[in-house]
Amino acid sequence: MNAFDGRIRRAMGRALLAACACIAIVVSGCGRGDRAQENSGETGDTLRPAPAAHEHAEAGAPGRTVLEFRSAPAAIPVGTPAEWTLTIRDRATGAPVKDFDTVHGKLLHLIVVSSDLAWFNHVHPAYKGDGVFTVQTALPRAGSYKLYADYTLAGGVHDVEQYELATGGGSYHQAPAGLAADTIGEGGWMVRGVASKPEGMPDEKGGAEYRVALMPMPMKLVAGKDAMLHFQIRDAQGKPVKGLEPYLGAMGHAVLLSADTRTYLHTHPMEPGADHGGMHHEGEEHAAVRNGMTPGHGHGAATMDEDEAPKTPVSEVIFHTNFPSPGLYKVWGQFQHMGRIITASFVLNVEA
Ligand SMILES: [Cu+2]
Repeated sequence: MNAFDGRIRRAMGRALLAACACIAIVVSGCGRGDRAQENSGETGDTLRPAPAAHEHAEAGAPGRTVLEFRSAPAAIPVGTPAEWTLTIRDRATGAPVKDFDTVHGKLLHLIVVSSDLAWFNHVHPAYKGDGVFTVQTALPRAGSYKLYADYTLAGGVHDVEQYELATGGGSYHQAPAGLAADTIGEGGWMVRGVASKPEGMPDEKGGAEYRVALMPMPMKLVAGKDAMLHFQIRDAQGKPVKGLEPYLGAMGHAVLLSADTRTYLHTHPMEPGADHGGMHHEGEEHAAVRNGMTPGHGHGAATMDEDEAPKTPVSEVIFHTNFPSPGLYKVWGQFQHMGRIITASFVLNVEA
């Protein structure tokens, strides 16, 4: 355990060194299940530097904008693409918001999950001007879904709006997530087998197989305490991949949702050697990225050194986050390798 404890300590130390660049984003919505096809409209967010401790929005604090959703056809078909139109409006005036900042290569990041959190997609609607974004996308089966539209208004005000919808003729209902926390296995890792997919096509078959490992640090996650989610991307044989690629300008993206779907956290890693000193990078928490020259587990101390050259192929990504309240959370880590997206999900228990 000494080596393990040491590596946690070193990793935590590094996170603290970088904490000046750390920004907490938590969005808690109070959308109620009986308001199908209607903007849940009660979301809030924070975008504040949090040098020592993260701050979080009060649940239900309204964002500056609202999301208006429609689809063509209006009744969203199951299993075939529909055109979704998302319009961002000023909450106070109703006027379309026209100017957005590009964050991680996009003006709008749209996360779509089934309300039981079993299905996940991350797409990037195209901006048509006048606050209107469109995307052709499909939902895999009849049921309830939740959307998280993640965008930053020109000038840096970040907002995440939640929206509930249903397919198959029903109305939105919150399906019980039925989550069970993953157990931590050998070396402190949780491991999940996944196949790579084209971006935005989570149901596509036939991608390359990977083993994605996640080590939460500390192992016992506690609400309100800083935590790190250390991902390692391995090939089908369990060896760390060489040359993880940047995806949307970061070495990985992690979305976390509370089991009740109301709390949304989105974190990005911080690039090694990047000088984020004092600068706020829109809507991101930070993490570290390390090279992949480690064995599958039982890492040598050398790979933990601060001065490890970042030029070596990356296979490990660390996200820094802070869970606002106890309970089960599902995390989806997304990475790019060989031009395709690797998405791996895990369920974490956060204690009071
Ligand atoms: Cu995105």
